[in-house]
Amino acid sequence: MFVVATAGHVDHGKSTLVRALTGMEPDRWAEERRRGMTIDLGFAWTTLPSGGTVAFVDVPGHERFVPNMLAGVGPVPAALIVVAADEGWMPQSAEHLAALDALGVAYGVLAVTRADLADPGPAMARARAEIAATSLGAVPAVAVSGRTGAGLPELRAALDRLAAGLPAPAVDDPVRLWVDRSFTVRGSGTVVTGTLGAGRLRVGDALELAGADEPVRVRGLHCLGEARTEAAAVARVAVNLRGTPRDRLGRGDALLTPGRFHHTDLVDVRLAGDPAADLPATLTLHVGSAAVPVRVRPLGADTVRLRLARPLPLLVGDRALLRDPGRHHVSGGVRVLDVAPPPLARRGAAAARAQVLTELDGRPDLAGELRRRRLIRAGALLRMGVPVHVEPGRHGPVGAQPVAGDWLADPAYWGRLGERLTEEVARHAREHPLEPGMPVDALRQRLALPDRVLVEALVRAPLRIHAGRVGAANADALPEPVALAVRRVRAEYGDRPFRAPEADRLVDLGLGPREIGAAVRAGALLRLADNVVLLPDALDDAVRVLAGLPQPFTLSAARQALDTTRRVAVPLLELLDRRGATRRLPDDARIVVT
Ligand SMILES: Nc1nc2c(ncn2[C@@H]2O[C@H](COP(=O)(O)OP(=O)(O)OP(=O)(O)O)[C@@H](O)[C@H]2O)c(=O)[nH]1
Ligand SMILES: [Mg+2]
Repeated sequence: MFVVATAGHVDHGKSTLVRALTGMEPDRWAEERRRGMTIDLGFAWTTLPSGGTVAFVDVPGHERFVPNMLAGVGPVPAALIVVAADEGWMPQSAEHLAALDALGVAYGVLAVTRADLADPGPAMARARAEIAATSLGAVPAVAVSGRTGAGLPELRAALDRLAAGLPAPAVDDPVRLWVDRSFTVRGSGTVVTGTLGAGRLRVGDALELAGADEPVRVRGLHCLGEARTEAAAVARVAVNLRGTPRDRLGRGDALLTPGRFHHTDLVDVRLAGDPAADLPATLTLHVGSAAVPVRVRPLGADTVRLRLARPLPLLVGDRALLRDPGRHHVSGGVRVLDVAPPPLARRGAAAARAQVLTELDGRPDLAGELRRRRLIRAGALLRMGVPVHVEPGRHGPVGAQPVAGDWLADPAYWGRLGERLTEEVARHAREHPLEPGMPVDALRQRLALPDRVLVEALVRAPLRIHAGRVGAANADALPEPVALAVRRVRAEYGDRPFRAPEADRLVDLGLGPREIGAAVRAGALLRLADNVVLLPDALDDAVRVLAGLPQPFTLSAARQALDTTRRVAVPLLELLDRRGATRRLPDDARIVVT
């Protein structure tokens, strides 16, 4: 199937032509038929001589309904431009063409209709010249009459050729279905329709809907009035959603492949063509079937930042258009350069940003994104529309292979980070010689990294991670003076393991709080309380001794059995309680837990 949107001035015969081609009525509303005027989008389809199917999105021509027109053409990459032979080129002919141009529509056919009323020659010549100057370029042109049927076979053949020349749809891309209608079907619930431009939909699929907490489920699918279990792009689809209230969604919403789109309310864009210097500060952004008010902040000569009134699932490279609703005027097309741009807080940031944007053209560029963002998750890039092909589980140093988890890094930046990590660890070791390395989280903060797996990935020999710290591989070797002091303690107290050195003896040995901390972390001493330390094997020995006592035993009995003082016995028993080796009974006696 291929999908074509009509375009052209009010009353030039768009709906009549669609009706003549398809035998279907594109004007769905009674009011439209009463007024003889299209108000909202209409849908009709037919089989072409080749056997292929063409679906039309028929748009209104009246200037009041341009927003509806834009919702129809937004997701459709081909146009049937209709100009009446007897009226010729008119304001909405021009506005519709400007819209197609702004959106970058490159495929089209010109039909000069009402050719039974006037010589189609002049209208055709003018229209061809106007169209040739746009993204559509030279298009085939056919004179037709919706009334007499003259020219219809030629138009059908031209549509067939147009279809044959369209690029193959990206059926494996994620789905972003811009909703153009939503309604309720009795017994089925909510149904939305749209033009599926890429990807495929299946009954049972889960889809993401902006603002909804839970994915929505595809309960049923229709293409051109027929039930399907699957629909692949390009297609007009009607999607029946399970359990989604009708008022939850409408035109301008998008149904998405879950997790594949970044919703953004801030984008940097390039203005297409010759941008007007005096772009109004507020405009409406039209993209897909959505129309969202935006605030415009000029950056460079042809780049601006747009603040959207509500977030949209936009991708790098998306085409959109800006329109001034007050002046009924298409201000121009834009191409999305960045869907997650940096804030412009510092002085001079806007000028610097403008300079960066001169390098961007809306084509996804992995190396460039990494250079600018330095560090980003592959998934985040993918959601911005920058394809990343990572091999799961394979971690490489830099570039397209993640450095850790799904983090990608700019090679130069990653190299600098590695150097800075080494420097920070060395500095920490100088400033804290008794600590066995720098805590991973302190390093993470110091290097301003968002995830500790990145710190871990940066650690290289001779550094290593041990017990949550990064240090030299021999970092738990105690500094020599401390090691000497510990050896002395061992020599003096080895045969009376529950006698702790008195405070002044510790001072004599050179064991201040920091040295004791280092020895405790290294497992060379056991700290019971401030200035109360034992050799580390004392705990197991104590349990053995206490287990030999009649149970339960008192503090005093324990103190005597261990041959020690209350200064040691009290915190030692409390430590054993905490470790579950002993249990304190209500009368303060204890038992050894076996
Ligand atoms: N004689 C003649 N009249 C036509 C032809 N095509 C359309 N008309 C008449 O022109 C009027 C407008 O036709 P529509 O098809 O409604 O025009 P439209 O472009 O769809 O108008 P909007 O949707 O409101 O923009 C109707 O009265 C049609 O009968 C044609 O080829 N020949
Ligand atoms: Mg119409």
